[in-house]
Amino acid sequence: MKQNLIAGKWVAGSDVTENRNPANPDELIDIYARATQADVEAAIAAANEAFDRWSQTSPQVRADLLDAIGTRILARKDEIGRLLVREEGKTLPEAIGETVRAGQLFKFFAGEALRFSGDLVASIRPDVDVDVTREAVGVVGLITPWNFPIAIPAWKIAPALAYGNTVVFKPADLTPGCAHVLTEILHDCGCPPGVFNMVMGSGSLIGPLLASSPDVDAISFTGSEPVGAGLAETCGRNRKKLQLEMGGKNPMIVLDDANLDIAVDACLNGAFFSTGQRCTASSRLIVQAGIHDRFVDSLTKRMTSLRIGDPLEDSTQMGPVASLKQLQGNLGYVDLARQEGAEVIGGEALDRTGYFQAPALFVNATNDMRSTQDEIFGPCASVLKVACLDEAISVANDTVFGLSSGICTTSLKAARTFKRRSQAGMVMVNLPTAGVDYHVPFGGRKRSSFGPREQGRYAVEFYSSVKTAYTLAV
Ligand code: UN1
Repeated sequence: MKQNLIAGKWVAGSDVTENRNPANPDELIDIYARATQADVEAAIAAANEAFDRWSQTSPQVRADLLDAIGTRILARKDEIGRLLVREEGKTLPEAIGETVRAGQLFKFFAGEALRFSGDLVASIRPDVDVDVTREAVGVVGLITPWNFPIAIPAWKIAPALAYGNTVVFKPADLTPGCAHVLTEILHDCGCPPGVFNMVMGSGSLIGPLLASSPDVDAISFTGSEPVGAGLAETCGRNRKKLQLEMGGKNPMIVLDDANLDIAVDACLNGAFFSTGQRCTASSRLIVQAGIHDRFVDSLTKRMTSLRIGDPLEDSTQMGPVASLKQLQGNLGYVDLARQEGAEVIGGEALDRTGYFQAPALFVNATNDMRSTQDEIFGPCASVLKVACLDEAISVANDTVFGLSSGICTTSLKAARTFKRRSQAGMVMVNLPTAGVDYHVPFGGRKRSSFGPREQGRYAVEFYSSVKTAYTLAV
């Protein structure tokens, strides 16, 4: 059994989670300890105890630790990638790519630990200096989803530690495997006891404990909108710093002047790669009338010839849905889209072992359909026909979400207009809405996100607190 890490010790919980392969649910990957309330409280106490010392270490110590962690992740990318495939179901190249991204994130924040800096400002009073510095926030609770089981933990843990915070990490219940390997790597690289703690198990138990504890100073969460909304209420009541990354229903506009091959590639990747299980997935394809039919024909051909199967096999282009519950939810949306009057292409469950589903297009969809507005989090995309760029932009922005958006066009003017008018945190031109770089800010607007951005040097906003000090030289 794989155990939780609390105060530098491996600890068994009261119960276990079985981690199974979504491509073959008979295959048990391993069993993982489920933390109790007492375990979570012990982890929080350990993180508090470790904080003073860790926040005052030389940045070189933190940089060296993060760099060593990054090196080990990269050295084990194939093995971790295979585990990621077996627990989450994305294809092997996607999983290895994600693992590499995790390694790069640790290396990026190793450098950021050394660049943690402030400003020296002249006061308006004579002989007074004002220095503005940043300090660690304290104990941070990190709650991560199942769809990127190593990259998302990495992009929260690395900046948290780089700037001197201590961590209680709660990985997704569905995918504890990569989180556990990552925890072993941190431990083996010499992360001091209590600086990093990991508690696996029930989100509905551990999330509220972290959010309501007076000894946790900040929470960073990536996951669903309803869970994020609940955390916001608890953290608000407790005046706790909060960062949320939640859903998306990301629009991708295809204009008449687009390069058809580039547009189809971007939409195929954005909508269906990683089985559509990305909050950045391109799930509303907004297509101008003149190119609409050619685009739908070409995307349908590419989509229906995607090789779906065992994600460990080289030839596979799309793996299973991550869980039975997620598959049932997706199939419910395929039925709903049909009832709402869309023409459904594909989307059926495949008659084979594992949670496999054919990718789906909901053609002739309209923006008022629930299947067009709700985040499905599966391989399903709505196609909406529009007359012009203005209409495309207003349809694109007509959503409660605002994470990522895209446009395929050869017109610089149209791209520029869209970049300025899109109500999203990330805008892509001739690229899929998903698949982002690791060293630049990540995040959205409206109901997609709350609080400061993640990743890149912008991550410092969330993981540090500003101090303004006044000194009169006497
Ligand atoms: C990506 O598109 O490369 O949960 C990353 C998600 C996002 C990460 C997407 N937080 O899908």
